[in-house]
Amino acid sequence: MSKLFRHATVVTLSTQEGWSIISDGAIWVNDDHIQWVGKDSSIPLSAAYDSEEDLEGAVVTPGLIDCHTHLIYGGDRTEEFEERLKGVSYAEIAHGGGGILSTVRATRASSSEVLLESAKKRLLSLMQEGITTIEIKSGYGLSLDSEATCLRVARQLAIELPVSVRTTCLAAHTIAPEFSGEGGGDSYVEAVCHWLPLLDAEGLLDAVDGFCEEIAFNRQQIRRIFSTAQRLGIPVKLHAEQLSNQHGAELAAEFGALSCDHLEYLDTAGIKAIAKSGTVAVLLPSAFYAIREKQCPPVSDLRAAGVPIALATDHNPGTSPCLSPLLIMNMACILFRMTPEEALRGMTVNAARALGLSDRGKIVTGSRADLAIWPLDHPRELAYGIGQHPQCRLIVGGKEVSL
Ligand code: DI6
Ligand code: FE
Repeated sequence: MSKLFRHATVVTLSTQEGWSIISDGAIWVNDDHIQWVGKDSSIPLSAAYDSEEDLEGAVVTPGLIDCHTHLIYGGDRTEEFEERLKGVSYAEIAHGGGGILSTVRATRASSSEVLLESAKKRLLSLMQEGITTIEIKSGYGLSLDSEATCLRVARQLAIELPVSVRTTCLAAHTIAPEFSGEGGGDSYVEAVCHWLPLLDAEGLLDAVDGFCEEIAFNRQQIRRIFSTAQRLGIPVKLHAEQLSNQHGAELAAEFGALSCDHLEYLDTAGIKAIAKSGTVAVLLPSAFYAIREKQCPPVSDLRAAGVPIALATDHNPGTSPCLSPLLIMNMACILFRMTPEEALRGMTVNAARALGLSDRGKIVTGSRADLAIWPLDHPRELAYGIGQHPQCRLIVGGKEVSL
């Protein structure tokens, strides 16, 4: 397709700060990329396109990017939801064999067809709110076979739906049931280190992640996983300082991690470390909300240190059954005191960086033509509304998709 979109409010995010809006702007999409963007009054005379459309002032943003999800799983956790409302804590449920492990049981009992269909429905909901690129983690299989199944389902989603998928192995999510008992954590980590080259050989890994927490894995264990990933040339990310400060961020920085995620308990040393390594801070406001966390991530210190901040749904059945990127942007503003502009950057350009992608997240010449067209007057409305579901149109890789 070669098409010219005219008379749009183009939110380019092309500069370090500010919305960088081109009012009465035009975008020339050629095949899968943006050939030219600028004022409607200065469309190049040489521009050659098959069709044009007047957007009548509609807001055009880069397609949204959800850079942290656990989209593939079996079952649900509604019983646990009720337990937690009665006052049982997330950690207590985990210690009692529930939580992540209950989803592992349900995932292992599901066929890949069932996993695919349920994940597809969730992904469609996300796309209806502007998502054009998504990261999907494994981590509810916890055996070589079951982790591979989940990652293959993630790859299949990109074949069946017009969306880009990046896959992350989170086998180090919790200790697999087969390894429970004394020393089981170390033996499980050793097993995961054997699985990674096999998963990689099948082309299933864009990144490797781990959960560094008292109820999950310690720093030495994460170090072993990261060293294996590093030998394979796979970038790493980390669930760090979500429930307590384990100084996972410093470890992740040492490995040049793409991102550290959650970060409620991140301290000054951690901020300094990730600022130096260029690691993105991925904040997950709906997990914060759903577990009624009281401690906010250190947003103003991250900002002052120049750490890029991304946002994501963290969609998972336990702590974040959220399928609304726009609600995430609103929560980031209300709960974390981010600005609407920071919220949009968090789900576009900074989210791209958290995935190691430099070809998207902004509307500039040469970037991938992933665009969301919104029936709004100003992009700040994206973070303002609560459950308003503006009907967006999506252009993915230069093609309009119907949802
Ligand atoms: N942190 C989270 O919030 C999710 N995983 C993680 O490491 C929760 C996953 C779950 O409870 O199923
Ligand atoms: Fe997560």
